[in-house]
Amino acid sequence: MSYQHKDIEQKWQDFWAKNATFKTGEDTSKPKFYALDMFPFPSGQGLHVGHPEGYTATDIVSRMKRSQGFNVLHPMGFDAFGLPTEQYAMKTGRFPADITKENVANFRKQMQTLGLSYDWDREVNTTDPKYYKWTQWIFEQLYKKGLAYEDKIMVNWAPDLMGGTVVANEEVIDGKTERGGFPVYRVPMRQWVLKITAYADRLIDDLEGLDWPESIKEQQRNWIGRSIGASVFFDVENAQDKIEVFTTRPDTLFGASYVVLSPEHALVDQIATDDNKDAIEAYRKEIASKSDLERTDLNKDKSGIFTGAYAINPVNGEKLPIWIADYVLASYGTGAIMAVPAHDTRDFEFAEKFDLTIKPVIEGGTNEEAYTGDGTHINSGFLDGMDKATAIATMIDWLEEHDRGHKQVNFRLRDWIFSRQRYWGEPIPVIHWEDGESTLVPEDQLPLELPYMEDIKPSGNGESPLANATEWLAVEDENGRKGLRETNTMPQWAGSSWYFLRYIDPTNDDAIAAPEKLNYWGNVDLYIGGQEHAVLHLLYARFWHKFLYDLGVVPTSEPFQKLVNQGMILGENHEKMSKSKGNVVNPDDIVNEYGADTLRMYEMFMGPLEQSIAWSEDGLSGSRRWLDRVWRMIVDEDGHLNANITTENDGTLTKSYHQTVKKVTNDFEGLRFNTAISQLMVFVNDAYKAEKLPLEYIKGFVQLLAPVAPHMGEELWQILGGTDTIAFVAWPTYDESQLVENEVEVVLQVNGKVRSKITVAADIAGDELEKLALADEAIQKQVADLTVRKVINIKGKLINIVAN
Ligand code: ANZ
Repeated sequence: MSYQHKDIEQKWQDFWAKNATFKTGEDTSKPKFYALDMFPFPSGQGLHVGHPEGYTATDIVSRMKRSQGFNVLHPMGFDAFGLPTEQYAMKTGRFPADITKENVANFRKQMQTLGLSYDWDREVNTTDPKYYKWTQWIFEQLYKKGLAYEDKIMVNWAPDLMGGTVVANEEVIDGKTERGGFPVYRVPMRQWVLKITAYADRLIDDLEGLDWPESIKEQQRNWIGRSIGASVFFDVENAQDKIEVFTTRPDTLFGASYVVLSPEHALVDQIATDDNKDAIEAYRKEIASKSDLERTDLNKDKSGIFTGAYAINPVNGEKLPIWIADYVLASYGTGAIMAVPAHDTRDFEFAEKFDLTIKPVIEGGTNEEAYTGDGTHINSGFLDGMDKATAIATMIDWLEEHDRGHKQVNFRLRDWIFSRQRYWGEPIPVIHWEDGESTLVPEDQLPLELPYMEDIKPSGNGESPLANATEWLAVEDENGRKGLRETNTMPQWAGSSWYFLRYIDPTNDDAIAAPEKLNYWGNVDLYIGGQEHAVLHLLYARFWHKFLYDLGVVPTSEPFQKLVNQGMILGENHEKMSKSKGNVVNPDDIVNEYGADTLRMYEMFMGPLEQSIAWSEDGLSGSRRWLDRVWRMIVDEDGHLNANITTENDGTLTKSYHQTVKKVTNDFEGLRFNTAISQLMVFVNDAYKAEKLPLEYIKGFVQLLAPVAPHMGEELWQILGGTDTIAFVAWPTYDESQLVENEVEVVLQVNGKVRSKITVAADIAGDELEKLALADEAIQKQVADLTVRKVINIKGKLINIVAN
């Protein structure tokens, strides 16, 4: 009987569901292992072939760990709030919750056909009020600790994105929205903001102990952008005001030749002389629409205006002209800089253009460009002769002593803009009262549910659709005080910032999860997902986790101990799969035609997990042919065990088997699935050459195969005599002594020339080997007329006979 994937896969999926095979409890007698996938957004398109890649990887590890005696938490859920569903709802006039329900059902069904060993009883859905009750609860704790606040701030307003919405800094790429590429404008708006900056230092420092790809850590460090320098205070001539600048190079203070304020700086109007005011106003208008990125672009032509006022260099009393220029951002540091054109590239270009003084204070530069390297300080009074590090420290001491400045750490990270003018998100549980007070919705009234609305279109003036939910909106307290609910909702990232905790205790109504369960499961041992989450999700989740740790809710200060990014599966033409290119492969079709086991095996075999690789139909059918070959190795025409599988063991396969167990085990552990599968192939080739197949080796082989091809694994296990699932059968072990080479080939030389080779036992004694070498026929011929002077024995490799 040939390999019938459809029957087999259906049979075992039913078995696992009926027997709740993968239901997980808190078995404290076993060590725990928490394997997590990045849960998907349930779009209308269903699963993409990229999804099963990461899911299969964690599934293989989960299955191996179960057999190794671990209690494995391997859950799945849905990150279901968000724009695409809202967009689709608006287009079709349907309700987002209904659409979500359908999409989730479809995703779940697709995942079940892939044979992923999830504990479905732990499924979470971020749009379920029982779930978002806790998202709102976390928001309330942040609010109580002063880490959630309202502010009128400059936001990224994307008017063309679905009738207008605000997006986070993290969601803006090159001045456009990450989703859809719509233009983004900076406008002031009332927003909810989370104080992620309070955690900036810890978010950088704690990366150290994590087993994450260095590139992701580096992206987070850059995003947070810690920069250590100094604040320096400049007096303004004929004025009371002081200008505070932030600089990473206080050592260059003697080389400052002008000061620049950002055009939006509060002091500009006060200090600018009357004859410059019109020009300044015009300049401000001109740059209003530019993004920060454009303004600070190194390649951009510099622009600016002189204010007419002068600052005094605190270290030498020099008079420095004060300019405004768009390359100085209002939102970074203090919005003001001291310009040192000899040692800063932007300042250099600006000084060249406006003919300002360029004064070198470090040796080593030319007149052609700014010298930004290290070197001996010159023209710098008490810093002369020092290198950069010493000069920085010395200048900071001087500034602090003379009350002219101090050491200062700055971060590029801004607080997290946390409100969206959308319907399909978690309501922010705040009430604004008529007397101006704002209060939280009391915890015992959570969840604050989204009201059902016929029409969820935004008004276009920046207000959320919830502003039209009149009945829901109006509240009155016991004293008759009237209030309105907050109408903004949370951003898509809220629900995914803590979902991994909810899997631990998904139905708990009294807490995020019971403390003893949180203690038992600890942090995630293995987290696999796409690279696109390098900063957004992974930074937000770390922030919330640290906050919950500080509250004493979770026992670990970091959520994800080990992180791996799977590569992308590209189209056959090596381009990204997309509808418009018509190169999207639907996993359902593959499962149908080839089987889930083939899909899993193919995606694991196509290359290293982290690499992006093009889809190949040939590779896919190759994987299927190999599974057919495995089947035929074990099962005969009648569906019984092949006759050459016996309880005898003649030793032929011993080495190959032990090597296979070792390599596959280590490779699964190290997530090197492609090389693990190669080794399984080597074993099958060896097995086809052997006359008899020892039952114990075939059983072990099936166990090694089962994590990759679990349906076939179960079926073969049954044919081999197993009476229950293979899922918990103890993982095969190997014997290191069976792996050593027991024979070696030794090269025989006479006077350094190779004359022969002999094969001997690896542990042969030295004098024994020399005897054999001298007895060799070819050697005998060579030394017949000579006298042997010396025998050099390089153990296990070479014998050189010196004779003359
Ligand atoms: C003087 C100086 C001399 C600087 C020199 C650099 C080199 P990071 O590392 O990014 O923190 N800067 C400060 N605030 C700014 C703002 N709001 N907009 C644009 N530029 C700003 O860079 C800090 C440096 O960027 C600061 O150090 C300042 O220029 C500039 F040889 O001060 B420096």
